[in-house]
Order: sequence, then structure tokens, then C-alpha cells
Amino acid sequence: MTIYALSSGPGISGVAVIRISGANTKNVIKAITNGTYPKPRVATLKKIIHKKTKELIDECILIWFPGPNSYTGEDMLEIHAHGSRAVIKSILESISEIDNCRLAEAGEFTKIAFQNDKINLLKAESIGDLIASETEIQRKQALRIMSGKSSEKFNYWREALKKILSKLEAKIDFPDEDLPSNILENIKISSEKVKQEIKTTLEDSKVGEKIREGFKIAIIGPSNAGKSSLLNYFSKREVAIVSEIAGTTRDIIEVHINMDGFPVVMSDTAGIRKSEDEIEKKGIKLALKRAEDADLNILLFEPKTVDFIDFLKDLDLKKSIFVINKLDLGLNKTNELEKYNPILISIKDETNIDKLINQIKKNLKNKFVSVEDTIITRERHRQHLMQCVYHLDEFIKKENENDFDKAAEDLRLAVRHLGMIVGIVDVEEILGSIFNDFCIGK
Ligand SMILES: Nc1nc2c(ncn2[C@@H]2O[C@H](COP(=O)(O)OP(=O)(O)OP(=O)(O)O)[C@@H](O)[C@H]2O)c(=O)[nH]1
Ligand SMILES: [Mg+2]
Repeated sequence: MTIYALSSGPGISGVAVIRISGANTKNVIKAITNGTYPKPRVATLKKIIHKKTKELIDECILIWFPGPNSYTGEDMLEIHAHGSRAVIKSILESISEIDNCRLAEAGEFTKIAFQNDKINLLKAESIGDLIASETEIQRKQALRIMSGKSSEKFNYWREALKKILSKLEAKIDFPDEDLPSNILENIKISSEKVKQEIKTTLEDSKVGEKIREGFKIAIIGPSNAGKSSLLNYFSKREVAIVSEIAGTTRDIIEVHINMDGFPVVMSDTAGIRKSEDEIEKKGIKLALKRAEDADLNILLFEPKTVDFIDFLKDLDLKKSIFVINKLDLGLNKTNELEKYNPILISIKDETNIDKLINQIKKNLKNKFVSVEDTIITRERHRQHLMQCVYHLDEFIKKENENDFDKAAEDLRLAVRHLGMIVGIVDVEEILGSIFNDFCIGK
């Protein structure tokens, strides 16, 4: 089957790129041009004609990548057309009428590249991350993984364990053979070493995932403190309704913010107070859950907030910044909150917001210190590494020579989990979940 799709973004643009990949790509070239093939990998100006009506659609640049030297490994063509809706529609319609051609599914070009061994699974994922990146730190991380930094590490551990496995298998296959006496001792030492390295890697405070998904900040506080006003301030638009009526926000409102290059997902939540209203109660429950899941909480109060002790006991204060808003209204000198050393701000007058931003940035920088060393960027990698450690533990536990067969199986499973991260071994079942997140045309 030959697939095609608009690979540049939808809508009007100066240039739009349509990609075609598959055995029928040559027929596509024949059907929509004058029939001569452009020189491989040389941008060539050509008239594109409608397959059926033979009418001129547009003058385009064509780049022809005969397989296997293409992104997917198959024959591929790129058509750089003028980015008008009518031109794109007409070209896609023309291609759809050619035998065995169909629209590509999301991520299908990259999936084929992976299936044809052009890239490994980590590279495929990082291409998706690069396309989705919104901040510098995300772009750099995606490029680092694309360049193979983490694949090298996973493969290195995998090779080390395979070596151990081969020694163990030799011992199982030839039990009477005299292998060096210290061989079992060495096996233990080297498997322990790999296990320790993986465990250290797992203790990364999930920086890679945080960079990919965004650092989660929740604005939590009593009703009417100005939580929604703060979210609107940070997002520079009216995303949440602000009103003097207490209990305005019920649902969680989430905004993606680029804070000095750091990706942040900021949530506004329902004001926490005693309420009889069922919907508001649900909102408050969601707010507390969000506070629990967040990397950082901004606890926002106003000068007249008095009843807050109850509410603090549900929160992790170690990951919280205390803030008192509405400084313009004056601060009650005996405010109990003072002992938490709050930052005093006024969103209305924009007073001291820079102090709050600095405090948030300090927190972000602390969390992202080890950016260059992270190799885990998804929960998927983490789960396989944890499974690998589990099986290595099981392996190391087995001291008895009679357990050799079982020990070898533990080791095989540990190797298998490392392989699954990079996409060695049967990975059909995980392919879908990865490539479905891609956009069509990639
Ligand atoms: N004087 C003064 N009023 C403010 C300030 N910030 C917000 N307000 C006002 O306080 C009221 C409540 O603001 P919201 O942002 O809706 O408060 P909230 O915490 O989201 O409230 P709920 O969603 O009901 O929990 C509105 O009338 C705002 O205009 C400020 O710095 N000074
Ligand atoms: Mg609100």
C-alpha cells in the first residue's frame, strides 16, 4: 500500500508539503506529471496535473527519494506546492485516484521508518517529541534522544547482560565442562553493577518526563483569593472567569506556559471552603487531588483569609509557595499566615509578581539541574527499567546451582525489558500506543 498525506500544517501557507511513500510512488509521479522522473534527491520544478481532468493544478518542486535511501526506507516523493486549500485538495484528490494509494494514518511514515529499521523506537518517539516541543528545553531534550544518547546507554546495559547470559547458558549446556572457577562470582559482580547503574538512572526525579510533559504547578487557595486572576495574568489572556462571587471556579482550568524556556502546565482550581453545593464539593475534591499530583503548589490567600489551618493539613507544604494577594487592600498586621513567610503580591497593581516568578523559577531550576544526564523521557521507559531491575534482583537472589535454569530465565526477562525500550524484540503491541500520538503526515 502506498500512503500519502499533507505533512506541513493545515491551513493557508506559503508552501505546503505533501509526502508519498510506498511501492506505487513511481506511478504517482507518472500520473500527475508529464511522466519523467526527477533526478533523485534534487529539487525539480514540475507542472502537476489532475489525474482525471488533466488540468494544471500548480507548479511545484518535487523531490524524489528512491528507496531505500529515504525517511521510510520505501520509495518516497515530496511535493512542495503553493499552500492553498484548493491546490492541496486537488493534489490529494488526484493521488487518491491512483491504485493502492490511501491517506496515511497518524505517525505512519515514522512507523514505516521504524519497521524498515531506519530508526529505533527511541528515535521514533523523540521525533514525535521534537514536533510537539514548545520550549527550548523540550527541543534540546528531543534532539539529545534523537542523536542516540539514551539508546547507547540502554544498548550498553543490554549487551552487558547478554554477555552474562551467554556465560550462564554455557554453564547450563555443558555442566561438566570446567569453566574458570571465578565465573559465577564475576557474573554476580557484573549483574550487580548493571543493576546499580539502572537504579541510579531511575533516581532522576523524573526530570525527563517533566520536561516532556511540562512542570505541573497548581494554584490552590480559599475562594475569592484571586487564583483565576493569577492564572489569567500568567497566560496573558482571559482563560478563567474572574468574579467577586466566591466559588466561581469549579472545574480545573489548565494552561501551557513557557516560563523562561521551562515548560509549565499551570492549573487554576476551585476555591477551598466549606460548601454544601454538590458541584462545588466535587470541584474542591479535584483541587486537592491536583495539589497532590502537582510538582509545585502556589498557595494563594488574601489578607482577610483567617480559616486556613484545616486546609493546610491536606497539603504537602514542602512543595508549596505561600502567597498573599490583594496587598493593595492593606495587610492585617497580626495575620497568622506571616509565619509561613509568604510573598505579598497584588495582581491588581502588579506588585511583587516578579518576586513570585523568581521563586517559581528557582524551584524549576532546582528540579532541572540534571537535564543533560537524563535518559528517561517517558513512563514507558521507566516501567521497563523497573521491570529490568526487578528481574535482576530475582536473578541475583538465586545462589543455588540447581536454580541455573530459572536464573537464566530471570536474566532473559531483564534483557527483554531493555530491548523493549529501544524496540528490539516483538513490539507490535506497543507500536500503536506510540505512533497514535503523532500527527498525520509524520
Ligand atoms: N483588590 C484586589 N482585588 C483582586 C486582586 N486580585 C483579584 N482580585 C479580585 O478578587 C475577586 C476574586 O478573584 P478571582 O480571581 O475570581 O478569585 P478566585 O480565587 O479564582 O475565586 P474562586 O474561583 O471563587 O475560588 C475578583 O473580584 C478579582 O477582581 C488584587 O490584587 N487586588
Ligand atoms: Mg476562580
